[in-house]
Amino acid sequence: MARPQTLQQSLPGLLRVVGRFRFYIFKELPLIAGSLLALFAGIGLRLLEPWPLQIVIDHVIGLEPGGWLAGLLPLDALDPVALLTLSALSLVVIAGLRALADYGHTVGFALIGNRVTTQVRNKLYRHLQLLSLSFHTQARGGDLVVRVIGDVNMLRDVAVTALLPLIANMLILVGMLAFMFWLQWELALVAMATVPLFWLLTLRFSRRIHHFFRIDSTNNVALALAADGEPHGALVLAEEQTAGRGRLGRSWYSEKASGIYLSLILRPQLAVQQAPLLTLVAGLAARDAVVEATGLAVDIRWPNDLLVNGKKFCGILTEMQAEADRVRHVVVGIGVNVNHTRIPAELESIATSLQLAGGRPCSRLELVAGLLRAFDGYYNSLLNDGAAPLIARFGEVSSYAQGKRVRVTAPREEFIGTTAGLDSMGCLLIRRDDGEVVPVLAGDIRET
Ligand code: BT5
Repeated sequence: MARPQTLQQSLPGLLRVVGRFRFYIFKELPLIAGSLLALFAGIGLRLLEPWPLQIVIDHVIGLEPGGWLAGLLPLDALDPVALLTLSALSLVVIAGLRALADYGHTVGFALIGNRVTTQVRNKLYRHLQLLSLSFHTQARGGDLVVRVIGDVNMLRDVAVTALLPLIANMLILVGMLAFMFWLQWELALVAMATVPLFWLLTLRFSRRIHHFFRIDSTNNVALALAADGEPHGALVLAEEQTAGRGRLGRSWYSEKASGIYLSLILRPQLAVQQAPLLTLVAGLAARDAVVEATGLAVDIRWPNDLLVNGKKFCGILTEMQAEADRVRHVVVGIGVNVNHTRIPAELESIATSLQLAGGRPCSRLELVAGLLRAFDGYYNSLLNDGAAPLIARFGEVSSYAQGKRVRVTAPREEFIGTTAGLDSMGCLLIRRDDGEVVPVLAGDIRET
């Protein structure tokens, strides 16, 4: 045989080695397939690890109506603690499955290795036994020792290749559990501190919260939910609206994670003509909550604008479904610019945010809780004591209630006059320049 000229020639090719062992390797095919499956499952699960949270965030917290998960998991109304627990549980499950898969392929490959090498070695021994007696006599003593050492080494290999990774995986699992508990502890503390408080303080409201990260309009969702029988007091919240609505088909700029975009579903025992009073309830509630949280001087411009330094930071859109003379359900949508650090150029001259006006960011959670608490108070006062206390309160806190020169843009006409209080349905009274006092049912008021 010619001497090998290169290193490549002197080494047996991988295929040749595998070819030599192929008989023994093929005997282990089911185990090889199982171990490979476990290996790929382990890799897949490692890649999947962040997904439970992603799914919970996108599809449960930010459940989109009509989405496939909406039908499968009616979890959108779960409270935050339950959502956190679900996320943590899914992570534990996935980590557990991954540890199992890792264990499976490690043990599988170790077994294959041991079985194949044992069989090859046995064959080698049988071959040695057939060798000449003189060789046998010389090698026997060492043969036994080599066997024992070989078996001990094999046991050590099993321990190193299978047992140690198992222990390592268990340690990782315990560490992850501890880490999650640490995370959960902090988050749970926040949730535990705020959620019951939130519920206690807001009583009837916010028992059912539908939270979305991104939605067209919370009013759209609330109207659809209300039509499907969602109970009184349900709340729809969004981090961002892609088609936030104002009145008369106008749009509401809803920057992501900076503002409050919420809609309340109400089923009040009110006559249809009294429904606009709910806009007043929302305006007063939002005003009180903002004043309490920021100390800013907030004005209310009838019917639905909250202003600071003459610029609007909050708008209210009340929409109603009524039958004959009775209100079936009302959706009160409230949008508040809270932590916007800039306002789009087209709105800059008329709009602001609480951060821009007050110079510091505000907690939106605190504001929402305060707003719902105040809403509950005014709403109960409306149902129990009628509109008078609300109208009196509006007179106290709005510079637009009395004696302000305004331009009125009503659906059918535009005129200038002086405000003269609210009537019992919450309509703004305007004294025209000819002395006649007329109620404005709907429209825009601007200071002249
Ligand atoms: C409103 O209408 O002020 C009612 C706004 C209600 C928004 C809430 S957010 C949650 C819920 N879901 C919804 O889809 N809507 C409600 P209106 O009085 O028509 O005022 C609209 C006008 O305000 C626009 O034409 C702009 O000039 C201006 N505007 C738009 N976005 C604004 C913003 N973010 N801040 C201040 N002014 C804004």
